Amino acid sequence: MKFPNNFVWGAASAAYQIEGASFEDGKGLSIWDVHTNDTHPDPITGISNIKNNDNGNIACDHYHRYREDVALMKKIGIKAYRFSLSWTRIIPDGQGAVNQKGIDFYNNLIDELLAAGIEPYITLFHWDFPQKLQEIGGWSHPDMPRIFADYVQVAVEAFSDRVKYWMTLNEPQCHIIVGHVDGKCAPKLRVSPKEAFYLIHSILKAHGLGVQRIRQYAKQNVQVGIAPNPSAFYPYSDNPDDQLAAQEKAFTADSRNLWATTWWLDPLLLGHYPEDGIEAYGSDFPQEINNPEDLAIINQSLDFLGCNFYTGACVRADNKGMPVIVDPKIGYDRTAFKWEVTPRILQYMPIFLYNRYHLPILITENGLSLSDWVSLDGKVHDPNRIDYMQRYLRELKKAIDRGVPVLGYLTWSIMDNFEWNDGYGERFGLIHVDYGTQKRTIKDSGYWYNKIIESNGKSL
Ligand code: PNW
Repeated sequence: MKFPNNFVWGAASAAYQIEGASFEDGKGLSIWDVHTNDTHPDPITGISNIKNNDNGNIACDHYHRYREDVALMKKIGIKAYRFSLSWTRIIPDGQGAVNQKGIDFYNNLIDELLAAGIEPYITLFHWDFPQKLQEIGGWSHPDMPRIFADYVQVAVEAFSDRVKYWMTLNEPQCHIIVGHVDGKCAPKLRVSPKEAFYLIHSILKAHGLGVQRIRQYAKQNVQVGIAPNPSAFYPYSDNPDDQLAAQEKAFTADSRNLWATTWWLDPLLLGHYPEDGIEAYGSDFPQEINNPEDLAIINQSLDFLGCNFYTGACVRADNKGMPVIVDPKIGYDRTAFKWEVTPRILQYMPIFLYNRYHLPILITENGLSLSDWVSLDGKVHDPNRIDYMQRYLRELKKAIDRGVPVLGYLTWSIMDNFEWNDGYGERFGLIHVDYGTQKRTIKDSGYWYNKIIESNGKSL
């Protein structure tokens, strides 16, 4: 099994999950700093924000240990590293004055990566929204897309001489729906469906204006994309009826479901909101967001579509060819997080997305949490991570064989890290982190990935 010669093998992370140094060197507060450090139980659920009252204040202390971390990345042999910028490390209040120490940190990280032969891939926003901007209304503030674009410009002016690959947003779906509708993650709002549409529209506009700024201020011929998490589906069998049914399901918004991929990717890549979704929401859909001027801003041409894929639902065609979700297995294979192991999404979702949006696909996240620990022999044995990656990568190869331009695969995550509301309980890394001592140990999967990368996937 061989992958294309220029296939990008890499790994990913996000600022709040690994950096720590939350209150150092002039960094401003983000909504995640506030959310994690608020240990009062939620008045509605009675549950505290983060499992075990963990927080990201120190996390993997990557801010101070990035040199060691890049050396480990080099040892694993990754060719690309996707990380996010902390907006408030660069602009503490979210807008206005720039914090040179924040710029310095990312300059040092980028230089270290390039010296190690690792291509940096920047995500501009991975959920750690500035607290000061939240206090003036967050994404509901009419100027927020422009304020985001101003921040993007600062980052692009500082780093694009060396950084070629840029992504605007990570999983805006999770940030808006879990954070603003379900009230579970920062900023813990519970807005109405109508209000949710204004927020979606605002963050999509921020993406659009951000893309414009990247192209306008970039110092080289950059590649621009986004890293959403499309709801994933795969067909029960390879029979064409099942494949078509799964594809149809992947792009249907005919029930009141904000996770439907077309609410996000149709405006971004086709320039319109989904008709079936508008109908399903009726008067809860604010017609004024459906205007051509805004949609033209949202609908920027992109160079690639990044996608985060973990798990998906199985779809079968019923006897009329209509999609129905089925449970193909009793006692599903599950990760430590209890997410179902569904490798076929990595074959089918790239196919479905390419059929609809015609953009090259970059897998910006894929991986699993396991209950890894350092064994008595000093090693971390994680055979299930190896098996998971092998299964998913074999499926991804089938998408490539079926003609989909897949640019690369970035596994989540380079190292164990702060898993949002689940704190340090979930370990997703190729590198084990002992949070008490900050000792790093490359897991068996990291050494295995090294062999896969060296053989360009041949040993899969
Ligand atoms: C992503 N799900 O979020 C995020 O981009 C990462 O920051 C995060 O650490 C990683 O996946 C692992 O959770 C997701 O419920 C959150 O399927 C939830 C889901 C998937 C991805």
